[in-house]
Amino acid sequence: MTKHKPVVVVTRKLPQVVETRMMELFQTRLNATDQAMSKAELIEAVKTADVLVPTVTDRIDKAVLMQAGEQLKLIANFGTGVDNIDVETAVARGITVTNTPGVLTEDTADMTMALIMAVSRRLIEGSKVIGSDNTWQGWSPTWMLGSRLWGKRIGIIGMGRIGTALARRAKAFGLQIHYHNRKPVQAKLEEELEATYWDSLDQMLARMDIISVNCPHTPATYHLLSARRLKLMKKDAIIVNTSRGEVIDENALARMLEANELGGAGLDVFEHEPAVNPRLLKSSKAVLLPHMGSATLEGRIDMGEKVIINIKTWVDGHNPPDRVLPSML
Ligand code: 8YV
Repeated sequence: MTKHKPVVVVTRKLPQVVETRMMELFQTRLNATDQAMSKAELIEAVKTADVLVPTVTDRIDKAVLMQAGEQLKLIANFGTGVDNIDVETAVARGITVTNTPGVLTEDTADMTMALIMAVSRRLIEGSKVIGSDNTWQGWSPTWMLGSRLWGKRIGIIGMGRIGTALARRAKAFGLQIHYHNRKPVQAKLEEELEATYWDSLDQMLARMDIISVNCPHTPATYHLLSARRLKLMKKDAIIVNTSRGEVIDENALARMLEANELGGAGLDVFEHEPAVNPRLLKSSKAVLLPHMGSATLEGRIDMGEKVIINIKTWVDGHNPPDRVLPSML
């Protein structure tokens, strides 16, 4: 452990209060330009930092980790998902990895609900009609019809913190809660949500009006929603994703939207961010957001606070509270 203040390299610009506190506590190197770091810059960082604070835009893969100096002992990810980090290699090299769970749950669940509303009730199409060139011709009984949420079935894939927070919101909107998870949630929670557990994802997909992806991206969930599985969905069903693009076969989804084989999609995340499939860009059935699920000022400050607590606990010689182990993935 380091006796003097550890060198902490932060790869992106963080909220001011977080950066100020980090500067007080550690020998912190900030990124004032907020430009995502290149591979060469990341390698340079891991050669000199005691602690690296990356985000989803930094790929800390084997090639980067193999170049890390002996001094790198902690990767305190600013984010909950750690699919940007090769955790197994990091841990094998004696590097502790932490993340920021819990503090972005409500914001991400809000954004998921917002996407469900936006797709079902055609919010973006409607708001474009009254844009700067206002083309609205007046009200009509059969124009801009969306579909009702109340009474429909939502199937949540991944009933962790965010999935559960979404289920609570969805229930308040009159949706019937269904979910697929590695195992059923506790009976008390299932009862509160009046939720139905589906062991078979295939069977759940075929019966839902709305599908929401809320599981992490791991090797086991890559393209979980494959072309075959997407085809099981009802033709008028919608799908929303605020987790990771890689969980859905984006090409297959885009093709299905184009062919009118799905009701719509609300996507906050993409397989090859920041690139977005051109077919999705053209689809009037897709509502697309640039990875904004946790983008509230409060959320980002709370995430920073978690990062600081993880680093500080490690500096003080304890196990950081949000350690990520390969067995958890
Ligand atoms: C963050 C997220 O914005 O925490 C996560 O896993 O997906 C986002 O909400 C981003 O990952 C920060 O690195």
